[in-house]
Amino acid sequence: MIVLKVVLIGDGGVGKTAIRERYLGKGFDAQYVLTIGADFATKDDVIYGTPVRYQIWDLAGQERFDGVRGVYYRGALGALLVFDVTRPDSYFNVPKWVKELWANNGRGKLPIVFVANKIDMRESGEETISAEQGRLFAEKLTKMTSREGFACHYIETSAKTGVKIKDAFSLLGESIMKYAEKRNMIKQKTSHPVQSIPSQPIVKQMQQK
Ligand SMILES: Nc1nc2c(ncn2[C@@H]2O[C@H](COP(=O)(O)OP(=O)(O)OP(=O)(O)O)[C@@H](O)[C@H]2O)c(=O)[nH]1
Ligand SMILES: [Mg+2]
Repeated sequence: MIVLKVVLIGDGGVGKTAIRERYLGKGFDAQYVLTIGADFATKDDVIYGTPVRYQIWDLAGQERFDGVRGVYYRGALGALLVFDVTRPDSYFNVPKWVKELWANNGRGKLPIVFVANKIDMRESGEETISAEQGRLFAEKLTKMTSREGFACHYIETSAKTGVKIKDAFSLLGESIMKYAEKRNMIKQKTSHPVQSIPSQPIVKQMQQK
């Protein structure tokens, strides 16, 4: 089993906790209970034929937690960077989150999946950040990481309806496996499903260094 530490980041109230709970099969709660510091959960999945365990750190997005958030990034291998399509400020703030992630995890540039959440709200006719704007930023991120061997994908989700929540984690897992392969952190090829499973959690060992 390979352990992948991932962080959920983005402004307060964009839906990070709702995405995590939906991914864990806990349904959707319409009430906003802000995260204090960080919440933690694990979930197992299979990426490129390899069993992985996501260690999910769901970080508090409110500015009042800016001072404590840094410690949670250490050892992370990737992030879901979430914004709320109904709140332009949460979209324009994303560079702050990229900077914070890359500055604090201990390895520099990491895979990111850029997540446009609350797309169910588009149906209400409310003005929202467009898919084109979302893709534009993901392309910028991909250019910034072109030497690292992974792309930064863009995906549109709704924690309310559940649409594309699992896909967001799968995309991140795939990018992380490519990243880890390029850095020789894992032995298997990501281009083919692999049969053999490493006996030790190699990525976890790397994390603990
Ligand atoms: N309509 C709709 N509401 C959502 C969606 N995702 C989250 N919400 C609501 O948005 C509010 C904030 O969601 P949270 O998941 O708590 O936000 P957060 O990003 O974890 O916020 P912090 O913990 O403060 O950083 C809650 O009232 C959720 O029910 C969604 O996809 N659609
Ligand atoms: Mg939260």
